[in-house]
Formats: sequence, C-alpha cells, structure tokens
Amino acid sequence: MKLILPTAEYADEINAYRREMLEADSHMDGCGSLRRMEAAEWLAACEAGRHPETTPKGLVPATQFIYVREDGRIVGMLQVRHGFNEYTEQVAGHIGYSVRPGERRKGYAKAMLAEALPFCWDELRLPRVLISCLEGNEGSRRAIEANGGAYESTIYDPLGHRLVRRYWIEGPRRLLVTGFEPFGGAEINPSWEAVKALPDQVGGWKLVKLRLPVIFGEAARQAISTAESLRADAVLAVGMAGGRAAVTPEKVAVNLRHAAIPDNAGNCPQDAPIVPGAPDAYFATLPVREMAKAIENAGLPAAVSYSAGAFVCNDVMYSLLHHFAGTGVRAGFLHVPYSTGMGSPSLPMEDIARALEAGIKAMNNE
Ligand code: PCA
Repeated sequence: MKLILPTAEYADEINAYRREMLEADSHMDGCGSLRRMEAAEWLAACEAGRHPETTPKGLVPATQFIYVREDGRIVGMLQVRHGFNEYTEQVAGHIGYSVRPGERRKGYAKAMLAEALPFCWDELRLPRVLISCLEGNEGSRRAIEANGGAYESTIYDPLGHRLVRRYWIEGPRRLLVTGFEPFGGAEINPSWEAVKALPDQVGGWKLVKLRLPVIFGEAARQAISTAESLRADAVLAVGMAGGRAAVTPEKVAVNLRHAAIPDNAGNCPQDAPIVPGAPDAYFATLPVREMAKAIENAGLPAAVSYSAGAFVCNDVMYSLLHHFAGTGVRAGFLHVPYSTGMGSPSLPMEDIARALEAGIKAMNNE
C-alpha cells in the first residue's frame, strides 16, 4: 500500500474511483473537487490547491493523496488541509478521506490515516490534528480512534445538515537534544557521543539531535534556529564538565562570558555579557529536580548543579532561556562527566547515555 500524490499515470483509476463513488451516491470526503470534474482537470486542481498562491479563494491549501494497492488500484483518497478556515475549523477538520465502496470494511481507512499522520507532524509541523466523522459512521469512528483520536464534541454541520463528531489526534512532542563537538584538545566529547546513542523516541518525546560547535554565540544561534524551524516543544542541551563525578542537570544560567581557555574559534571573552542589558540569570524551565532524581533511580550518580560555568555551555543555556522566555518552549542544560579513558572521575559512555534517557523520561512527569 502506498499513500502518494496523484499523478496522470493514475488518470483511469481516478476516473473509475469517481464513477464508483458517484454511482453509490457516496460522500466524496477527502477527494477535493473530484465530484465536479474528471481526472485531468482534478489533477491540475489538486496541484494548484497545494500552494497558498494558487489556492482558490475561500479554500485552505491542502495536499491530496491517493491510497494505492500493490495491484495499482486506488482504494482510498485522503486530503490534508494545511490550516483552518471557518468551515474546516468547525466541521471538516484537517483530514478528510474516503474508501471506495467495493473496498470498505478492510481496514484501509485506518491504515491510510496512520500513513497520513507523519506528513502532518513532519512536513506540516502541526502540533495536533482535528478529524471529524459523521455521527453513525462506525467505520470512520473506529479508524480515528485506532489512530489515537480523542473525542471532543458533536456539532451540527449547517452545510451538510448532519451531525459531525469531532476528534483530536495529538502529534508527538518534539525535543531538540544537542551535544558538543570536542574541545580543549580532547579527541571526543561524550556529550555528543551519548546524545547520538539515544533512541529516536524517549518517553513521549520525539528526539531530534544536533551537534554544536564549541564557539561562543555560534552554538547558541544554531540551537535556537534549529529549535525554531522544528517547532520544538523543548530543548535539552548537553555538554561535558570534566572533573565532575555526577550527571548534573543545571538549574541556573548567567548572563556572562568568561573563558579560561579559547573556544574552538579562538575567542576568549573576559567578563563580557552574553546579551547586554538582559537579565543577569535565568532558571532552567525543565524539571531539573525530577530529572536528577530519575537519573539516580536508574542507578547512576546525579545532582542538581547551580552553576553551568561561564564558557560555551552556559552561553547556550542562557541564550536558549532568554530566547524562549515566555513562549512555552522549555529549555535546560545537563552536564556529563568525562567518559571512560578521558580522565577522572569518569563514567562509561553507555551509562552517560542511560542517564540522558532517564532524565528525558522524567521530563514527561511534570
Ligand atoms: N563543555 C563546555 C563547552 C562544551 C562542552 O562540552 C562547557 O562546559 O562550557
């Protein structure tokens, strides 16, 4: 099965789908304007309707998909609206779909919807989607519920003169996790090695990993712009603090740059502010206490730290907290010890990764 954009190659199949739907007097949900036109014209309308510049007035841009079986038959159609207008916000929701009459009761709606959701999260970056189904349409209700839909309310559709049940499906929460490149003459930086080793999904979080340069200003800029373009819900930056014996979630970041050694670009600021005129300090907006506890409960040494230093790690933490202050995007920093072989005290790399995982899981429990 594949959920793909319709192309001219499928013109005959599209027309067959249309005829079958019309003959059965079926609601043509998720088919765009197929009721009113044949394949060639419809394909052009679908393409135009994907882009804001060419979307007809009164409609929201939408992506039309066809659901194609291995034998080439189109068994379903599905449309994802990229945003809301009054009608889609009230009645139609983000996603509409249909299964052709001869292919119903085979689980296609559920499977097709499951394939469309990653497009909503990863391409459109929607935090959640609204999907509605007609009161009494049990197949559609089951497909939505099987995909995690939570019932909200039933409303009257004034255009279709029918009752519609509204459901929401929550997207995964996105967490940007950063680690650093090596610095100060070391060959590796366990912060990045441990971040790299994390699974892509931890607790309720979908992770995106980023390796940062150890450069004042530049590291923070990369972390912020990646978090913005991802629409991350939270950012956890990780760095190494050689000499520490425990994994340490940081409570405070200060508005200060003071380097004991040059960063990887040769900068060595002395007693300079990160953001002139900005607050002296910020507290982490991640639950540092719970994170330290969770790491300890995983059998690893942990402690809340009250200073992230005044080098690049503090720079990143402060800049994130300053940038995202008041936005609801939470941010924090975690320092890890040397990994085995780098110096003393140290932890095995696997333990460092395990500590990160335990800390991230605790971020769900606030
Ligand atoms: N530790 C440094 C910067 C990069 C890193 O891993 C710090 O603690 O500032």
